[in-house]
Amino acid sequence: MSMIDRASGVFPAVCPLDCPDTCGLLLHKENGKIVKVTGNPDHPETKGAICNKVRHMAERVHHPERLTHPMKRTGAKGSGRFVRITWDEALTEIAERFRNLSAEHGPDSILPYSFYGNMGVLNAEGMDRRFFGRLGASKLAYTICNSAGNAGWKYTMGFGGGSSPEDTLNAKLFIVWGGNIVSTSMHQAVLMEQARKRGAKIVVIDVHRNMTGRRADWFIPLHPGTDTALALGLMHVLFERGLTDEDFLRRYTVGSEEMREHAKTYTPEKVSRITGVPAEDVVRLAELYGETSPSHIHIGNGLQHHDNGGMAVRTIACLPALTGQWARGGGAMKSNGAYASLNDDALQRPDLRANPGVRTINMNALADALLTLEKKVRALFVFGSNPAVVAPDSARVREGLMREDLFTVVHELFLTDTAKYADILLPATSSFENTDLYTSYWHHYVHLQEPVIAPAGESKSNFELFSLLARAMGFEEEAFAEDEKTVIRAALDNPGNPYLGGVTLDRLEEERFVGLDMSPKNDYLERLTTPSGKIELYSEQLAAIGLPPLPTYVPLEEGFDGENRAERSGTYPLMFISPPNHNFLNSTFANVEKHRALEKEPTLQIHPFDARERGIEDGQTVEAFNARGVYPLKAVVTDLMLPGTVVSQGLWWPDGAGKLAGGKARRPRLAANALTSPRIADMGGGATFFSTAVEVRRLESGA
Ligand SMILES: Nc1nc2c(c(=O)[nH]1)N[C@H]1C(S)=C(S)[C@@H](COP(=O)(O)OP(=O)(O)OC[C@H]3O[C@@H](n4cnc5c(=O)[nH]c(N)nc54)[C@H](O)[C@@H]3O)O[C@H]1N2
Ligand SMILES: Nc1nc2c(c(=O)[nH]1)N[C@H]1C(S)=C(S)[C@@H](COP(=O)(O)OP(=O)(O)OC[C@H]3O[C@@H](n4cnc5c(=O)[nH]c(N)nc54)[C@H](O)[C@@H]3O)O[C@H]1N2
Ligand code: SF4
Ligand SMILES: [Mo]
Repeated sequence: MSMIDRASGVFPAVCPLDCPDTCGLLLHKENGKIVKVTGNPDHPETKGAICNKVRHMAERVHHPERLTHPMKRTGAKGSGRFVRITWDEALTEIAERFRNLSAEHGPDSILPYSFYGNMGVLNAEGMDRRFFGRLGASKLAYTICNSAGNAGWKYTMGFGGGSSPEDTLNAKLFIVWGGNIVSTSMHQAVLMEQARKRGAKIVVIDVHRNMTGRRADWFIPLHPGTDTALALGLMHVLFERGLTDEDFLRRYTVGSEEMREHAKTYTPEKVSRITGVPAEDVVRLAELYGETSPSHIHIGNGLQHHDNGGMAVRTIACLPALTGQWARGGGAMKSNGAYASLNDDALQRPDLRANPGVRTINMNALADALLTLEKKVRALFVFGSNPAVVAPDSARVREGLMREDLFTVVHELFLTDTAKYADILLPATSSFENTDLYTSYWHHYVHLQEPVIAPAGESKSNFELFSLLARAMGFEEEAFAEDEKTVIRAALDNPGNPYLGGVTLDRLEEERFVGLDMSPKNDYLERLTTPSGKIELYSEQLAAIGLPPLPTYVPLEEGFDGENRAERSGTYPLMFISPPNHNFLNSTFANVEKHRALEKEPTLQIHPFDARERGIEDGQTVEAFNARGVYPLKAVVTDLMLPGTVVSQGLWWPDGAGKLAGGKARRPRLAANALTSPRIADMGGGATFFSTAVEVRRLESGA
């Protein structure tokens, strides 16, 4: 009997959320419902520990506000007023609209918009890719998360993987740079604490003393977007004091002589003026880094959500090469996704697309895509993402979603702010109702999920939805008739990736999670895939796209660093940083009472110096604002940042908890992304959420 048919029991599962840890779970089921979620103690990496968010996952999965049947909009866009329709009616209408649009305006007038609300590869990047490819829709560039940093890492290292979790245990110096692992990757934080017990020193470099910074032996605050300058200051000192590994540089890198020359200009004094880090601390950190082995640098996502984010990661990625850490058991990690890379061609079937040269739309530019493109986007299909809340410049995103001539389909579990703008709203299954394959972008295990509970109401998985829609469109290729297991088998068959060697569907069915074959990692330095096959301190590839070939500090476009503050601080003198909070996962959970109660309300952390200048006291209602929008918040006066930086954690749902409204459209209240920059980062088409300048004022009514 399959798990789904057994009314009660404890069943293996995997966490579907966009979190590096990809925990093994146990679902405790009674009378057909999940009553409890715990960690699977047999999982070699996550060992039975899970975060508070997912411990309460049952409440989300069985939430009374889950969408359970297809609906069609009856009220104004954004009003949340819908009437029930059947799946047949929904699929027929979507297919008809898509056919008409394709005939009249070309299929590239249709844009899929999705991200990793569910990390399962079949549902996040499988059948949807096949469907929209075959349709000929515009392509989406999936750039909202880590693409600037990943691109920066690859310019330096080639291969998109770094130190393994186990390696970090041995570090004697553990640097968390622009990440908040206590909240965002708890098992890496556990390994960091174990390393500390074995004698490691913990250094956190961040614009905000976040939960991880509060645990550091040494917390180093700096101005936003200045990490490249700090890393160059470290290089300056490492070269000057002979703390580099010359043999390693000769054997495994290109450009070390150019780099040595170039670093001379980044004196500790200059770097100090830019970053706000005292010059003596720049020297002290460089000495600590140059003299401690092994060392590990955990490169977070936060520091790359900037205009210069790709360069920041590229520059930091050069540090372990300067000190030869890769040959001494140390190193760095931005993402480990590449170790588990699947056969994407078999999974996504790009061969089904007749128009491979079709335009690509950067998901960070959604507002412009909806509002200003000459060749209009006329249909938007959203799934696995909540762009009205998570995309930058959200007031304009909503303006786009309001367009009467835009046909919007949203496939969701809940009535998110985005879902309220749908013309057709479709109910999605939760991951525990599906079959899917999960890899991790941190550890080295691959997981199989099979359905543990029945679909809520009439909900369908993304995988099923897009195969049904293909049929409704009359697409007859076999690719749309394949079942989940067939696709998983094809995706796992990737001869190009030696790490995936022993991972098969049969083993996954038997064992639920299977480790990658990590033996090829012994030749890590021989397997780098830069053009030179070496670590590229100097990058011809960057020169070719008009970027500095050597790591170079480029100030943010909006805002200021310490050096340029006076001339650039103008109307919006504060840098607004809006990173994840502890109890939500991006905007997921922000509608679940328990999670919301733990976070209480949106706050703005502001330095006493900046608060005093504005007559703001702790606990008052304030608003952060700039030319793009406003965000009302409660002020928390604290010195967790340097003056000039304000912090608001969490992607709250501005429209509230997402109940079916039945009301009339009202002006949407806005959240963090009402303020954020929609500019595109220097590399990888990345997002620049944190390169956002604002002013803050007290709200009289809230005083
Ligand atoms: N609890 C929880 N866990 C999550 C998520 C969540 O929403 N909640 N989201 C998941 C996702 S999708 C991701 S991508 C990861 C992200 O997790 P992390 O890699 O930890 O990255 P962030 O939390 O985005 O940002 C981390 C830090 O970057 C800092 N920062 C901002 N600008 C700068 C800068 O210029 N320099 C430096 N040095 N620091 C800066 C912020 O202050 C913040 O403390 O977490 C995943 N895990
Ligand atoms: N200001 C600011 N903005 C940010 C960030 C930040 O730090 N600051 N972080 C950015 C980052 S790193 C990321 S990754 C993005 C994340 O942005 P999103 O990927 O949009 O993440 P979520 O907000 O979690 O929304 C995911 C949605 O997918 C839905 N979902 C879950 N499973 C399924 C499924 O199987 N099928 C379908 N159809 N839907 C499903 C969930 O219900 C949820 O509403 O946000 C970015 N936005
Ligand atoms: S959100 Fe992250 S830490 Fe929490 S259970 Fe999922 S994978 Fe584990
Ligand atoms: Mo992300």
